[in-house]
Amino acid sequence: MGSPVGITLDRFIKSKQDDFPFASGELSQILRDIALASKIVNREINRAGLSNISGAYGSTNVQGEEQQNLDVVANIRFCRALTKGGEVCAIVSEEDDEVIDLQNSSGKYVVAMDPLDGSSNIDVNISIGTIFSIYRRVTPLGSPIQLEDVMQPGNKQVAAGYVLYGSSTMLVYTTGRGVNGFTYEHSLGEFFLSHPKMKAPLDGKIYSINEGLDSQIDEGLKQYIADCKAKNFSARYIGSLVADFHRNLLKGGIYIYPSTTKAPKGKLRLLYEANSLAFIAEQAGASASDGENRILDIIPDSLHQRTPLYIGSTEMVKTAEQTLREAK
Ligand code: AHM
Ligand code: MG
Repeated sequence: MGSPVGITLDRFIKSKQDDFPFASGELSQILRDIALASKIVNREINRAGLSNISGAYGSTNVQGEEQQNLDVVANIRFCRALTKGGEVCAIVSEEDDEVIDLQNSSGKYVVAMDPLDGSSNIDVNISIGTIFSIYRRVTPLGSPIQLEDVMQPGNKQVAAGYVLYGSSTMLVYTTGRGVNGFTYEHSLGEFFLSHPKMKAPLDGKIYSINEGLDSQIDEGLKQYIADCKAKNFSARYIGSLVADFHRNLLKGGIYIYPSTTKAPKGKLRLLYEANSLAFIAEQAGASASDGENRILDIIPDSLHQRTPLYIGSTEMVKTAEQTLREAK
């Protein structure tokens, strides 16, 4: 069946359930739960400047109530939706040091997420995002959650997606059969299919990197950036991974968060930033690498591990890898 533009997210998810004849609908329910939480978070973000929810976590407002940062609010909203849904047994969140064990012995799925990414942009009204990955647990149902359930390589993801709270709010996801994007219609409170079967341009002319890191990056990357400049590519860097990634996915480009002298493994987290976007990238015909290896093949060794990230148009990622190799 085709995917008519304008179909609601709910209907779309339902129609796609037939792609998985033996599926029980639990994965679909998780996607719906995430969509619901994202609507609530979207509402909180839109009123952030008006209400007491921006500002430092732990401070109190004039009524003496405790204020919470939006990233904390988002974490609570997503965790609550995933807990109530009943399909998830464990959550890994950027906001929580430890695995959140939901003590749900019938939950088949694990969710890794960054509930609100782009922290430096939250309080200044610039695009931010939610990123998520969904895995099937590997230990038997009914037994306690183990680390192997939550630390699976990205190539084991069953679904991944992001929500971009930008000039419009979008939810983009994949279940391994292509990528589809939905735009939120505020007045109706629904996501509608607006970007069916998203495909990234194979090559591009945008490079996105924090050039303030220049003195800390290696020679190969300096060379690659110089090459981008020599080709008159455009530099575009919002400093909000989801927004930078989304733009480059649509227009063609590369996003880089490199290894630096201060942070040899880069800044971004493997489990709920790099893997999720890498799965989407590959499903849209783009690529994701740590500079040498495919992101999705990295075997995680810790929950919040970081990785350098080169993600975007396949030709650009290839060229970047090659330039790094040649400079070694
Ligand atoms: P966060 O998880 O603390 O929000 O950090 C991740 C963000 C990304 O969204 C963004 O691309 C990057 O950090 C920007 O980092 P920098 O300010 O070092 O360029
Ligand atoms: Mg983050």
